[in-house]
Amino acid sequence: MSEISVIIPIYNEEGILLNNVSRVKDALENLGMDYEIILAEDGSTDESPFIVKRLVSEKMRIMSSGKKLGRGATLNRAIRSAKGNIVIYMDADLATDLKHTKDLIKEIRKGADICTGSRFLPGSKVGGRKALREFLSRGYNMMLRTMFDTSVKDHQCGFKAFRRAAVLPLLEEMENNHWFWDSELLIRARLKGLTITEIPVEWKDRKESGVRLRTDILEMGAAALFLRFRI
Ligand SMILES: Nc1nc2c(ncn2[C@@H]2O[C@H](COP(=O)(O)OP(=O)(O)OP(=O)(O)O)[C@@H](O)[C@H]2O)c(=O)[nH]1
Ligand SMILES: [Mg+2]
Repeated sequence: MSEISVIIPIYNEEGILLNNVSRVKDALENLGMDYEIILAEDGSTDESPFIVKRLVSEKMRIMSSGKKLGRGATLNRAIRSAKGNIVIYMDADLATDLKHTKDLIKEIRKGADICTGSRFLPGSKVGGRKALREFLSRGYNMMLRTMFDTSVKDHQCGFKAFRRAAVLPLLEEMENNHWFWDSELLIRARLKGLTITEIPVEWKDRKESGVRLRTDILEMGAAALFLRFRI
């Protein structure tokens, strides 16, 4: 039984995979804990599926599917199959500085059920983010706090830790398979009275951001409204 499972969701990341996965491995080795890494790749149309196959090792395994599942659905699946009591997920672009991995673990050990990296706390450092995206993201988070009383500053940071036993029951209820999954999980966790904490992080966006701002924000706004009337 590993202590920690680290999930990296992967879709068309051939350019950064080898380098970033080995950085994650080194960071976990330095933590000196018993860990496993789960490379959750699905639907990629580039070399990613072949690269992850080459990365399999004693502490690294893959969960892949030829069909694109969406980040949310792939995290649902990977958390269920994780061996660690503490499960961490981090985006493959390592936008959040890896040095915060130990802070996430500390929060769960201190009693949190979910701890998320946050770009909107005093002490957070954000680089390379376009002003419009920053503005829309702040607005989106304020909207969720108002609609669902989550008091979470940053719902969507791709750097989170979970007490696996605490979030497993929530996974049964989850409806969104893609970007909104993070917000939905925090909203449902709040409703169930789980303990959610946030840590300020250093976050740097990748140069060629693939975010389709308008569609993604509209999609997530609609998902929030839809959820509001369902729970
Ligand atoms: N398995 C899987 N991973 C996905 C899917 N879509 C995105 N991802 C991964 O989810 C993570 C976040 O995606 P990003 O493209 O970084 O999204 P973002 O941070 O909002 O946008 P960027 O500004 O482009 O970084 C990355 O590790 C992607 O490879 C998917 O359908 N399946
Ligand atoms: Mg990213």
